[in-house]
Amino acid sequence: MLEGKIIKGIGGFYYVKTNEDIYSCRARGKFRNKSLTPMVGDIVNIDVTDTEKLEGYVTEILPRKNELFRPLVSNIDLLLVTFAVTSPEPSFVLIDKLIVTAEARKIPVAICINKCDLDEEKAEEYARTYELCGYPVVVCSAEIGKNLDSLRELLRDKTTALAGNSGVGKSSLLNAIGESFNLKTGSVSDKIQRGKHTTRHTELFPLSFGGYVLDTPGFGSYELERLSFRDLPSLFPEITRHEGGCRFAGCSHIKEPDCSVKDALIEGKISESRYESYKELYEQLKQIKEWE
Ligand SMILES: Nc1nc2c(ncn2[C@@H]2O[C@H](COP(=O)(O)OP(=O)(O)OP(=O)(O)O)[C@@H](O)[C@H]2O)c(=O)[nH]1
Ligand SMILES: [Mg+2]
Ligand SMILES: [Zn+2]
Repeated sequence: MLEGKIIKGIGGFYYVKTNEDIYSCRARGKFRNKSLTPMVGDIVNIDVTDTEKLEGYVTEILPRKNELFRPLVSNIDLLLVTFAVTSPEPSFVLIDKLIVTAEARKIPVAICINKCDLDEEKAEEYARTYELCGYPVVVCSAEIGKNLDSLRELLRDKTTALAGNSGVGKSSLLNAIGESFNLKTGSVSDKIQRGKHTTRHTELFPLSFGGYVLDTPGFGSYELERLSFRDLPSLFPEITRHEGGCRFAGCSHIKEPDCSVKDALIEGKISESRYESYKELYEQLKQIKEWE
């Protein structure tokens, strides 16, 4: 029996990386009965059936630290929320939804702002927005090779999922950090015209300096998982930090008077764009609640 990590799953085969090799494995039937299916990121035990062809069976899935559903992956140490300064234009509600999802699952978040070669000023402005939340931010460019060392530092020794819209440059960034992944990339106009992602499946790539990165197909739309609107303030770290002085317990920080979150907003300690996302997500979640 060997222990390894599932780095890819295609057509009923799981590719399990052990210390030395990568085994292609099928899952034992009992997983299906227990409605437990192996996923990328899982630490598993395997029974090797062929030591030359490197084949075997997944016999056990070790307890998962966490799970993400879009992309489908487990045991993530960092969600690197990636967007481009422009081309495509960032959608901050979408970005903040992703961050909220990670916060709800207690997955650490960092922000990667790519294509800074296209607009330095905007890149710095967006960086400040997320620095105010307390998230680590890397402003970089796959195209001109800017700040790739900071990106490498962020990824070192962790299993990191890159998440973000199609075309923001996730695959380009992974190629640019010099790991010769040779991931396919595609032009933004192609993606829009054909409505197709260049990256088609989810795969974890081992990094030479330690850790794994997950390249995933970008996603254009994203549904917020079913959270209670009451939990939303706790999923915005900068709101949590500033809500101590609100007059009302359970303040929504939207319509109530004497709200220390709104004071912080006026003082520029919370960014307008994040607050706008907060309000929009709050309304969305409140509606879901009312249907139930
Ligand atoms: N100007 C500029 N263009 C970039 C940069 N990074 C990537 N691109 C371009 O943006 C386009 C999309 O890059 P991809 O790496 O395929 O994007 P992706 O996020 O992997 O997209 P999906 O796989 O569809 O989710 C390509 O044409 C890249 O050449 C950058 O830093 N600056
Ligand atoms: Mg890609
Ligand atoms: Zn308040």
